Amino acid sequence: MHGLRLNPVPMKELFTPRQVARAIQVSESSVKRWCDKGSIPTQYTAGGHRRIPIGGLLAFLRSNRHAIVRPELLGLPAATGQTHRVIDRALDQFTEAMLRGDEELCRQVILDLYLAEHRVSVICDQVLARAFTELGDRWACGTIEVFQERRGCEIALRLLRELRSFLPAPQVGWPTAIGGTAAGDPYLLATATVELVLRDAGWNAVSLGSNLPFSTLAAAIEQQQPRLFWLSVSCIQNEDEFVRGCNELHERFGSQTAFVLGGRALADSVSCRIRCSGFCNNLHQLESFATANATTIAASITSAAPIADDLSNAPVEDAC
Ligand code: B12
Repeated sequence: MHGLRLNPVPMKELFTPRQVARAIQVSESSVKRWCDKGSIPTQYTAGGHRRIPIGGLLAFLRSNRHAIVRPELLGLPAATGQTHRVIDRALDQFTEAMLRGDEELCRQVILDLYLAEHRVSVICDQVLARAFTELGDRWACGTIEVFQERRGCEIALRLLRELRSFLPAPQVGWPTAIGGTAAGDPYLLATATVELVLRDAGWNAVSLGSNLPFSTLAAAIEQQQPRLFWLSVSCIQNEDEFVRGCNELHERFGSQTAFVLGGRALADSVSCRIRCSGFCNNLHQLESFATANATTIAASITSAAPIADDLSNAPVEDAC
């Protein structure tokens, strides 16, 4: 059902039908039947035995609303899949757990949201980013230590990588997207969330990381020839240089590659000087845009516009 995978999951990270059956408390033959029907993505050993990657299994359990009775057998936090999480409660729990450095609870909250079929964009916009806003505010007021913020970032990065490993691997034919942050911008989390949301929307997306000079961003676009390039903008060292760098990239590659910018440092005074395909305030907007335009994006967008929630029919207008 998932077609040709570019990267099969290494055999040691796979579960047997028996392990899965015990974790979700169904018969082993049911699991095997789901494998053979293609409902659960399955890999096969050289000897023809079924092996199940956790990502595909979670996607199956998620869409079938199947409980995980013994999550620990799948390497998941003990109570995963047993609590119905609503976003606001999840946000409070996640924030407090992050401040305490309770990584297992953070992991459980995020996995529960994922299993409860919340979109990755919603998890990142409504829980992760809001938790970090709270963290930043408390840091600014001096009520938490710097190490709590740094530790929170480490936890969040590990969780995002784990969530990434659960999403279906990019398949042949998915459009390519790359992006990151420009020189002087050390913020890693936002660009990692953009990558995740685009992957969830069927893009072969790769974040290049943070602090990237425009010359190397140009080299990356030249080599990879992506259909979409994103820049996450959390701080700008020098506005004029930043605007010039963006516009030079767009001038050079904008006819083949859609340019999407987002992030807290994109004030109107900056964005109205930048030529790109669109600006997003959040990942939900990006997701609508990327889903609607997965096949036509490069051809359809050539002038700067704020990205509307439903872009598929939205006219492309001037941003300023
Ligand atoms: C973590 C953090 C850091 C870490 C980052 C570590 C890392 N490796 O990433 C480090 C330690 C580097 C750092 C440093 C500093 N920080 Co800081 N930091 C934060 C904090 C707490 C979280 C930022 C974050 O990652 N959030 C999580 C991500 C997922 O959310 P997000 O960035 O909001 O992104 C969302 C949207 O903007 C959007 N988005 C973002 N990019 C894109 C791109 C696209 C294409 C799309 C579609 C969407 C999109 O989607 C995301 C999800 O919803 C913020 C607090 C805050 N309010 O954000 C302060 C904050 C930004 N930092 C602040 C400050 C003051 C600093 C320092 C100056 C502190 C110091 N004295 O050294 C330095 C400056 C560093 C620099 N060169 O600019 C202030 C900025 C105040 C201001 N008005 O500018 C803040 C707001 C804290 C506060 N409340 O005062 N910081």
